[in-house]
Amino acid sequence: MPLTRFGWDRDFEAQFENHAREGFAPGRVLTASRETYRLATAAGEIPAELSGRLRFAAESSSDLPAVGDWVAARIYPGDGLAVVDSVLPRRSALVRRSSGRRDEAQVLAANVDLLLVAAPLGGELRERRIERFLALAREAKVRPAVLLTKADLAVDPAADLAAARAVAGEAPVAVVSARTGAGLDALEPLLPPHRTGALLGPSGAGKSTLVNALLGERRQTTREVRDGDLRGRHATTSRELFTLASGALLVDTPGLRELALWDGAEAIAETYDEIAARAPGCRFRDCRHEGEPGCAVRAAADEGVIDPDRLAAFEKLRREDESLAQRRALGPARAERERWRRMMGGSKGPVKLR
Ligand SMILES: Nc1nc2c(ncn2[C@@H]2O[C@H](COP(=O)(O)OP(=O)(O)OP(=O)(O)O)[C@@H](O)[C@H]2O)c(=O)[nH]1
Ligand SMILES: [Mg+2]
Ligand SMILES: [Zn+2]
Repeated sequence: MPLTRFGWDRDFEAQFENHAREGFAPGRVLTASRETYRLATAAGEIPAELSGRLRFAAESSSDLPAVGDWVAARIYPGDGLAVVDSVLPRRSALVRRSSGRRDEAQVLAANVDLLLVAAPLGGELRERRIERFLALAREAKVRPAVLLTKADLAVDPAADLAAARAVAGEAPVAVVSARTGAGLDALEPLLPPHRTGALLGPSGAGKSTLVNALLGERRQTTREVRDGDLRGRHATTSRELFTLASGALLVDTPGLRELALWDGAEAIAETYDEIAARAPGCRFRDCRHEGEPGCAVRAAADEGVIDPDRLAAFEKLRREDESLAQRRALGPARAERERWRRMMGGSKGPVKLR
């Protein structure tokens, strides 16, 4: 299959010249799990591992290949194996703070053109959650769209659509049902052939069912049993890039229970732009809108011009972002102290570094 089918283009090719000269072949990461990968290459799909060089050079896991990455690989056809030597610079990356205890960036998908935020109908629409995913897209400078899924279960789809539009800003909102096929044709103009989309949203939103519908075949496992039997479990367990029948590419992801931004300050302001727009009216230039006198944002919330729920969500996100930024600023200093400690033979002696 030609690589253009997977989104390869002249810019990537130009970036690849040096690698090509060294005998490497380009490949796109279809799946990535614990340092084993599956690549789409000009010679077909092939499993891949990391080279020692790349593993050694990576300073954090976000430097390692992620689904959607283009990589330079050495292909060993006899062994049916490729070895990834380097990752091409990413055009975009959807990054969140990893759900583990450590403050680490996790790349959910790379080289993505469109983030599809899946939000299921049939229950209460979770606008605050949609806002977080929109902020994630904006942080990554990826175009977002909101997909209201399971439309056949909706009680009042027009009201849901209006509520979603109210938080979506410039992002388009589509209403789809993978079960009946309704609304699926609205996706094609959003995601043209050779472009890459990523589906994100809570577990059970119907992401994989949608992927199957767009593939025209049942490739992704979906949750078949009654929801109650699988409460808290994910039907999809790893991220994967698919080539759709339309010629577009789509990354299916496991449902995200939590979504913490990695570096969200700008994206948060953009997502809650009505709040940012009022801030210049506050008496203090560094007003945090947390009860300072002369706060134009609070006044607007009191008058009902700004939705108090959105203001609360904005503040929560900002607090998370600030505390992470603070920890990140301390991180390297701490790492440096650890390095010194190791160099000093592990002694916790009198060496004190500040
Ligand atoms: N009525 C209806 N049910 C749907 C629709 N799409 C998906 N479902 C059902 O919803 C359940 C969850 O669908 P999945 O596609 O597995 O959801 P998911 O978002 O991939 O979930 P995770 O993989 O856990 O993140 C399944 O039982 C589907 O059959 C739809 O459009 N209408
Ligand atoms: Mg799934
Ligand atoms: Zn204020």
